[in-house]
Amino acid sequence: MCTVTCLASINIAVIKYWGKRDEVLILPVNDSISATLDTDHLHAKTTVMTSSTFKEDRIWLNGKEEDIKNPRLQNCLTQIRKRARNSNQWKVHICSENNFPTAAGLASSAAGYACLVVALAKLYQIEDDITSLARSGSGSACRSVMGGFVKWCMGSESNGADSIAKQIVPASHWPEMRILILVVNDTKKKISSSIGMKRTIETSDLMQHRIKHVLPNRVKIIEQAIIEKDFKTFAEHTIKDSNQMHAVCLDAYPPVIYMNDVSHTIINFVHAYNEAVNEVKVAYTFDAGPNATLYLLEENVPEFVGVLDHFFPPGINLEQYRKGLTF
Ligand code: 2P0
Repeated sequence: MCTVTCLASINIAVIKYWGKRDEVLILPVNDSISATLDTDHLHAKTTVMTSSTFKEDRIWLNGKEEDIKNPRLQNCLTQIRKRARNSNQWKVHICSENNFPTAAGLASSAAGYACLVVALAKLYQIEDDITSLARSGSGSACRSVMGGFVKWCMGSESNGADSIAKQIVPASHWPEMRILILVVNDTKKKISSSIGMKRTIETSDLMQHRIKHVLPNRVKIIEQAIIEKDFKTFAEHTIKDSNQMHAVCLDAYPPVIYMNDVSHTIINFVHAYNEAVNEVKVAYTFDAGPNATLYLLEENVPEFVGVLDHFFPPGINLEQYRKGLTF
């Protein structure tokens, strides 16, 4: 019998992955950039176990057995076994738990698949790049394999060999950075990311503009801003990229809508705050759901949270699920 347990955290994109050029291999239409939170906070914890007595592969997610035949899961397992350096042919049992709402636009699949792949790679002694294995489970999972700021390079090869994630800088490069998650709603989202991005790429005209004329430059600018710790540039492009992702979603037909009135109130609030302090101190970004993620520097957290508490008293407009997070 052999057992491995790993933790992996969610990542929050500042340049959004939105749209696939290959649905089967999960190859994106653009590079994306994110920060991976440290595992003290929101994480998936996965234990994988092999034994000669196991008769079949099985998986439990948050205590409930799920279908091991899920195609993405099968994809991961098959690829991992192909790359295994040891000859372990025993069946595997997988047990994974998230300490945060699953499928509520909080990148649960990213943490989950990253954790699964890291654990299985240890079990099967795979030592070369494993981000492509995580990608085959869920695109954004490849960015959660590493900490700090991470770039998923879209790559150009049709087999996806060069569509891998690389660390831009470790978390220690910008230790003052803080991430605040405001959970507006933690129920399961109505339109999955996969369906939302497919509809966007098939029907949105604006999407072509985003891919061809905006992102190539924005990726370079934000990468440089991260390296130089230039918060203002980082924040402005983070905000603009979130808004553009939701703009192309709205341009899809029928429109794909993830944000709600509370999300829009948070957007207005952050802009009003930045204007009042005459400086860009807070950036917001929204994934495929109504919840806001805020990026800000540690020195600005007490004042900002004080103002936030005043305008969004706990338990009234916003569910009380605020987390001050390092990454
Ligand atoms: C991101 N999202 O970059 C973007 C922003 C959501 C909004 O990556 O189909 O769950 O499994 O590859 O990875 C969510 O997409 O989609 C996502 P699949 P995934 O974080």
